[in-house]
Amino acid sequence: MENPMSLNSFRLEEKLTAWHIGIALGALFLGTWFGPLQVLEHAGIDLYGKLAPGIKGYYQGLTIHGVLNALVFTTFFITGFLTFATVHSLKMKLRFPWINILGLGLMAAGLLMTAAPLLLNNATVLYTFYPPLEASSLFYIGLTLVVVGSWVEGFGLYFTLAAWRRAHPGARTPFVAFASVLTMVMWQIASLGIAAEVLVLLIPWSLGLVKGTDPLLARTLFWFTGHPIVYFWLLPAYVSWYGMLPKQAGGKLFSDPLARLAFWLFLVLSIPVGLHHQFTDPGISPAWKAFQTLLTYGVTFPSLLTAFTVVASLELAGRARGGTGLFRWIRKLPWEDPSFSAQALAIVTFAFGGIGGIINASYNIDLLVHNTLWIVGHFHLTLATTVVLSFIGISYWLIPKLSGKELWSVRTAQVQVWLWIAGVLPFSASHHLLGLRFSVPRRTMLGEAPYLSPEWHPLLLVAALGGVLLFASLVLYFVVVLGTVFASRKLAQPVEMPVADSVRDLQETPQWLDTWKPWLIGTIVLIVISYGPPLADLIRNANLSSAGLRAW
Ligand code: HEM
Ligand SMILES: [Cu+2]
Repeated sequence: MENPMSLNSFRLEEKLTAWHIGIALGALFLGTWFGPLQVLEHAGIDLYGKLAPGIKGYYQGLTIHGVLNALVFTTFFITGFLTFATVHSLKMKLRFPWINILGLGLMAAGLLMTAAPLLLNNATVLYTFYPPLEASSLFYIGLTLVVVGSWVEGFGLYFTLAAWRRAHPGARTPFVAFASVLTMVMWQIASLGIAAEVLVLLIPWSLGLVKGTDPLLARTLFWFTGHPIVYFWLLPAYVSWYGMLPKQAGGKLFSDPLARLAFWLFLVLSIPVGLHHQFTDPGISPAWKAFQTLLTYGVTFPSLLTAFTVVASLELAGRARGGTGLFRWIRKLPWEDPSFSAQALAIVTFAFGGIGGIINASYNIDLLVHNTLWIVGHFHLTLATTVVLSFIGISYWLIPKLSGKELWSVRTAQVQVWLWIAGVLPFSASHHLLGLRFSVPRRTMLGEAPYLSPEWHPLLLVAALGGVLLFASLVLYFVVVLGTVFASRKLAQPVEMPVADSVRDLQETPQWLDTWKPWLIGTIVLIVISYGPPLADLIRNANLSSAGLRAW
């Protein structure tokens, strides 16, 4: 049996979480600098000359932007947050803390190995590192260590959950711990693709052990992970929206069974859909692309479940606070709390991001927007706003909790949240339009492009304005974070992780929604069906003949 322990006995776990969050925010800060440089370059103001010789150009900057923001910030923040959430939800310390310390060590070592070639312009291959673009082998080895470290941390959480289940036979796992561990399981299965790509193809190739590589096979393995990685980013935000935000708003989780069902469906459906990123790749049968497109539409079902359940939970909160009417309860929600408003606005933003996602996933319509600035508009709504703003909202209670300090300025934090929205709206709308109406390509130093058209200019200016506002919001965020950690009063009242009760008793949640085996089997079976034949075909016809290329 575990001891009923006081909540402040999670010293070690909190220290571990603080290290994760610290590294994550450092990466976000360094990576985001390039955002405004990119939009300004597109609008005709090229500041890259000022960065030389440190940063050699646009594509090195864009690689750093993608790697630090999309890979490093996310992975470190998520592993730290899920560790914190799991132990606090179970009210149980890590079963084997050394496993999680080892995992963090591996991730940090990997980050350093990745950073060196990135900064030396020896890994300017963008964050998708598609061959035949070739980076220094250190880059691939470092990224592998980051992924392996996150797996190791996942195992630390499984041992902890298993110990809890042994000590509580027949009891339902608390939702936050359940959903956190499920996110890790999904990630471990999903990242097998990138692991295979890097270990079997890219590392031997970049070390010179094999002469060439097979770009199509590599891309397919990459996207095996590349689609579900977006769910690795999103699900931790969902953990908070379902399991914490209703409490912050003064309400309850509308339905624990629906929330769990949504998470199980995300586990089953996130992975066997990656071919929807390869509609234009030759050499893969259109039948498999179409099949995975159908499964992609399947993911809209748990997404709509989420929209319904989360909004219903918030409505319960609004009404509990005296709100009435069809929509007037919305005004009663605690908008003055920046942790709430950041996440609530992230949810609203996701409605637009989700609609765009369905468009991107549609086999024929995607051809119109593929590789254009539309896509950039899309993922700054989804990743850079829904996910990042949710994590910012979480950090507005988590950083006070970890540092023992009051949030430095609630007012500044409020302004920060709304400024982010004020920036992302023009940024994203203009990028969507530039892609849709003019097919302006992404991943392009547009200021230098001979085909740059004067027609694009007004929208590029709007994009630049939005980008600068976004960056100003991020600077305010760091002012609040640093102010909280270094210049704020000690907390007058302790902060606890918000945990929403569910409307009904937890034990009423059916057992099948807290049972792993059938869902894991379903996940594997669907992956084998949807990826087995096309991958087998690519492997049978593998052609390791592409030599490495260094473009920049
Ligand atoms: C100040 C805020 C930001 C601005 C102005 C900005 C701007 C941009 C622009 C213009 C591009 C497209 C460049 C091109 O295709 O040539 C881009 C790419 C990208 N951004 Fe941002 N960004 C910002 C923040 C973020 C954040 C917070 C994240 C994620 C956490 C993010 C993730 C990405 C990713 C993954 C790419 C794709 C890189 C690639 O194509 O290789 N950005 N960003
Ligand atoms: Cu996808």
